Amino acid sequence: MPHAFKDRIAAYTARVNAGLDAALPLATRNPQRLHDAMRYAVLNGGKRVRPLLVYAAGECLSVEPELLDTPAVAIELIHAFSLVHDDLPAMDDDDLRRGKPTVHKQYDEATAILAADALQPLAFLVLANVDGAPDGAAIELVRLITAACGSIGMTGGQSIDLAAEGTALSTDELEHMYALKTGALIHASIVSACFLSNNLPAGNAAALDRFGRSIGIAFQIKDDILDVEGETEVIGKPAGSDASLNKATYPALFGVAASRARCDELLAEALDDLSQIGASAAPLEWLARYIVERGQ
Ligand code: GRG
Repeated sequence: MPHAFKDRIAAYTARVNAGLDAALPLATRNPQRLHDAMRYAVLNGGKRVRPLLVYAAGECLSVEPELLDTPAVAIELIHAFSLVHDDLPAMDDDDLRRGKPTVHKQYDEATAILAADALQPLAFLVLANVDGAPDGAAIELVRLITAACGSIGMTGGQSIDLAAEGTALSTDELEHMYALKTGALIHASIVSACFLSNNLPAGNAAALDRFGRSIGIAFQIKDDILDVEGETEVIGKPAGSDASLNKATYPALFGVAASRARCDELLAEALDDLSQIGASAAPLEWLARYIVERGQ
C-alpha cells in the first residue's frame, strides 16, 4: 500500500456510510416514523471505528473491500442498535449521543425500542446476503457476530455493567465485563476479515484473535477516561455521566493514572501480536494507537 492507513480513512468512512444508507429502508417507506428513526440512529455521525477495523484487518489479509463491506455494514448496524438501547431511560438514560439528541429524545421511547429492534435483524439480513465470499463464510460471520451480541457478548456485558453500579469489582471482573460489553464487537470486527480470506496463515489468525481481545478492552478503558476528562461538546455525549450513575469503571475503581497505564500495557500487548504478522499489519497498528490516543 503506497499511503498510510490514515489517508484512506475518509474513503473507507464514505464507503461504509454508502453501504449503511443503501441497507436502511428509505424514510419515505411505511412505517415512516420507524424508518426515519432507524436512519437517524445510524446516519447521525459516529467515528465508524468498527468498520475501519474491518477494512484494516482486511488490508492486512489482502481481502477485497467489496467483501469487507458486508461485515463493516452489519457490525455498524449492531453497534448503532446497542447505542439506542444503552441510552434508554431503563439503561443509562442519556439525552445526548454523537452531539445530537438520543433517539428516544428525538422521537419517543417506543419508537427508539422498535428502531433498535429492527436494526438488529437488518444486520443479519446484510450478512446473509454476502456475495462472492469463500464457501461457508456467511454462516461463520453469523456465528461470530451473533456470539458477540448475545449473553456471552455485548448483552451479557451490559447486564453485568448495570448490576455492577455502585459496587467494587476486581480488575479481572471489570475487564471481563469490558471484554463482553465493548470488546466482543471490536474483536468480531477484526476477526470477521479472517473468514473472508482465501489464504490465511494460522499464525496470523491467532495473532489477530489476541490483538482483537486486547484492543477491545483498551477501547472501553479509553472511553472511561474520556468520560472523566473529556468535554461534552467534544465527546458528543454527557461528560461525567459514568460518575453520576455510579458506574463501575476503571478510573472510578483504580484512578485515571492506573487506567492510562493499563491502556498503554494493552496497546503494547496488541502491537506485539501485530509484530508477528509483519508489515501488512500497519493499518491495524495505526488504528490501535488511535484507539488509545483519541480525543473523542
Ligand atoms: C444485543 C446489540 C445488543 C445490545 C443490547 C445495550 C446493550 C445490550 C449493550 C450496550 C453496549 C454498549 C453501548 C457498550 C459501550 C460501547 C462503547 C464504548 C460505545 C461508544 O463507541 P464509539 O466511541 O461511538 O465507537 P461512536 O458514536 O463513535 O460510534
